Amino acid sequence: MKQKDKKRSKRYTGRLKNISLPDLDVLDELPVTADFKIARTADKRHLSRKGTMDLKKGRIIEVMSNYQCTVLLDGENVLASIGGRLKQFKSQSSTIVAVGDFVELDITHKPDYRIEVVMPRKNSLIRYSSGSFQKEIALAANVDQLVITSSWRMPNFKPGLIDRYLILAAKHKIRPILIVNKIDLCEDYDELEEAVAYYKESGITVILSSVVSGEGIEELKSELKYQDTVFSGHSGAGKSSLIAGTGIGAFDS
Ligand SMILES: Nc1nc2c(ncn2[C@@H]2O[C@H](COP(=O)(O)OP(=O)(O)OP(=O)(O)O)[C@@H](O)[C@H]2O)c(=O)[nH]1
Ligand SMILES: [Mg+2]
Repeated sequence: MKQKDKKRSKRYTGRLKNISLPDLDVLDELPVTADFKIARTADKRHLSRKGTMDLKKGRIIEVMSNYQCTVLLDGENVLASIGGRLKQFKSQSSTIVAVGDFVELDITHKPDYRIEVVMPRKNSLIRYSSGSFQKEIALAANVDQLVITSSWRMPNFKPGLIDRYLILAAKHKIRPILIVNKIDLCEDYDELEEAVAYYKESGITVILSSVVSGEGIEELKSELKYQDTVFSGHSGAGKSSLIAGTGIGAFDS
């Protein structure tokens, strides 16, 4: 018999030997692990922030970094930091909170507010970071509609970019609204109408606007009422000017 096989046959005899069971009453005196843990946590609760939290609901208005954001709390904008425990859970996303997120703030150490809970999102607009480890970057959360802002001139009307935003809106089940701004720079209205006919036929709300002449601003205003809206589009198309023109708060991505 080989040395290896001898060892194996010694170890596995097939019978239990020299086993003695203690008196079962002894087990009653040992603390059950779970109960023991709960008691220990209760003991230390006064030392941890978690045990003394006073949570209040708010909404993210602006994200400055992964450490700080502005939160709308009881109709007032306050600065808040992001709780350390939340940072442990970020995995596929490189952002912890996004504009529009509903959160719970710990207000115990007011005005040192801390975001402790991020509520589940109805939807979110996401883009991916560049590089080999592509991570999600949440641009906005809990959005009702996406205003795709284009301009007729300066910069020129670009259907390709509009279509990309339309796909994004469809993917996230967000209502799209197409704006063609700067129509005061338009010389041929037939050309303009022809360019947007396809979108109108597809059932998309199209607004032709000009911040200069004021055309389309009232129509846009009525579309923005009671809706959480994100403005997207080419740089210089007039997003900021339109938001200022309507005087209604909106998220400008
Ligand atoms: N002629 C004309 N100019 C406009 C109109 N709306 C905006 N502008 C001008 O276009 C320029 C860009 O407008 P913004 O509102 O800053 O554009 P934006 O989309 O916010 O640009 P980014 O912040 O870079 O993305 C500004 O000089 C505005 O004054 C318009 O209806 N007609
Ligand atoms: Mg702008």
